[in-house]
Amino acid sequence: MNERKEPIPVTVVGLGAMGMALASAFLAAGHPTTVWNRSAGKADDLVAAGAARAATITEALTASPLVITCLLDYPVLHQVLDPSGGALAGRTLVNLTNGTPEQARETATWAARHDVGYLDGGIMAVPAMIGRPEALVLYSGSQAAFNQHEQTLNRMGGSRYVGADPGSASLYDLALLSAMYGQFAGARHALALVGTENADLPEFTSSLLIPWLTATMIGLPVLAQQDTAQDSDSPSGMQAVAIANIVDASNAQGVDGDLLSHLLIPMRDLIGRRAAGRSLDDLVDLINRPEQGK
Ligand code: FVH
Repeated sequence: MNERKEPIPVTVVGLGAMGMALASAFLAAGHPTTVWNRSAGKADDLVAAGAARAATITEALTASPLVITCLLDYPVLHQVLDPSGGALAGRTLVNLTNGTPEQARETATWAARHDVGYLDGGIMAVPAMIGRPEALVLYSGSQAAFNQHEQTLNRMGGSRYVGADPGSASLYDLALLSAMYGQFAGARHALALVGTENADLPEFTSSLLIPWLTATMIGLPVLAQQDTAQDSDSPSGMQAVAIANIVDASNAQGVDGDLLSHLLIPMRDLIGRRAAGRSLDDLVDLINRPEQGK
């Protein structure tokens, strides 16, 4: 017989933009939800919707078998948790605070010392996406903790376990964010360029920029192969000329080139040793006149 499980109690520590969304998703799914935040007033709306406000962090940590933390950074996380670490013994801590793999590993070691099941996570979503199918959360660390709480974690969005090393989720998170920031930097530069000619930016974005970026995704598997021989349709010499033209046109239109570093640094690698030790300005010259750098 299929037994329906009661939603388990969950505690959310940290009610910034993201923590609020996480707590709301647990509440909406019927989980008894306890919340704690340094600025206690931020919990008012959640309390009105049925959450319990913990008066102290220790009360918050002992209220539920599953504790979710979503704070500004790891120093804040430890500032908040360390004095009450013993209260977490026997529970599962899922830390969704953004940080480095090393910070995640150190926190896993801290958790093990306190007999806490630990999962580190990376949220690949903005607050408005939480609780919706398009939200994805990456987890790494204790496989047992993930298996035990996967259904509850799914209340926040899709869940992907990426390995037992507690640092893996953070590594994947930062890698994906770096791809996003590179893409956004390129898109911002594109908008600045066409903006110099008073183009209709929303129209440019919907009719050209989005379809173009979507079409370029076809090139990503080739990058993942790391096989330059497969790049013969777009050889590096041709790309160097195109990038040099972007730099020249940007200068001519009066658009700051700083956001182009995501193009120029990989190009420095493409043109290899000739560029070693050079500044980005030198590099633009080098792209324009590659023979000079030999
Ligand atoms: N918001 C987003 O789009 C991204 C999406 C991907 C994941 N990130 C990460 O989530 C963490 C929290 O982000 P957030 O958006 O909730 O951030 P804030 O709204 O700035 O809230 C910060 C919370 O941290 C608390 N806090 C800050 N300093 C202290 C401190 N010294 N002691 C105790 N708590 C502190 C703050 O409390 P308060 O200011 O309301 O009292 C908030 O609860 C983050 O790692 C993102 O990278 C979000």
